[in-house]
Amino acid sequence: MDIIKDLDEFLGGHFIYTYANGWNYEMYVKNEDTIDYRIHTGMVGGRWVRNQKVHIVKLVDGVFKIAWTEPTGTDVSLDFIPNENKLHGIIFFPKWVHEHPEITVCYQNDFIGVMEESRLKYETYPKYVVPEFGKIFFKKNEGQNNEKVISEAPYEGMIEKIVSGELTF
Ligand code: FER
Repeated sequence: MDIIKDLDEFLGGHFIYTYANGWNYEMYVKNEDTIDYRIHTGMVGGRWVRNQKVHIVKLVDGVFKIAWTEPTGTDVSLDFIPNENKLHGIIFFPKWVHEHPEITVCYQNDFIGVMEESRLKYETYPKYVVPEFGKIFFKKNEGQNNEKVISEAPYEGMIEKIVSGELTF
């Protein structure tokens, strides 16, 4: 991936990164208002989601914000600085996701009803806030609206296959 300045160069971006707390996340910026992602390790490792609607803006040259609210009630705000292989994320988890993370560990698209029932049934407050810097260790532009990038559940060894080029999209 070359140096990125504008939003059109950021869209289609595929990033894998490690937060300072050790959690591994994978983000595909599908188009100007949509992401697909996989969570490989951490509190909700194994969770994956396609076609999440988000807000994406360029803040200044080479710096981009992606923010959204999940069907679980979890809110996320990420600032990507891809040219420096860096991001900062804040995740605002409802109390229930922190207490029952396993409910959200699934291919969420098939369980939207379960997420909506759970967010009503369990407690929201106080929220569990996770603010972390992350290091991007894989980045590639896969083109926009590429349905192959995030098309299967995360598994042990998948990141290594993507990084080595054994798994391409
Ligand atoms: C990220 C941080 C949080 C991310 C996704 C989430 C793909 C989603 C969290 C959740 O819904 O549990 O960097 O990128």
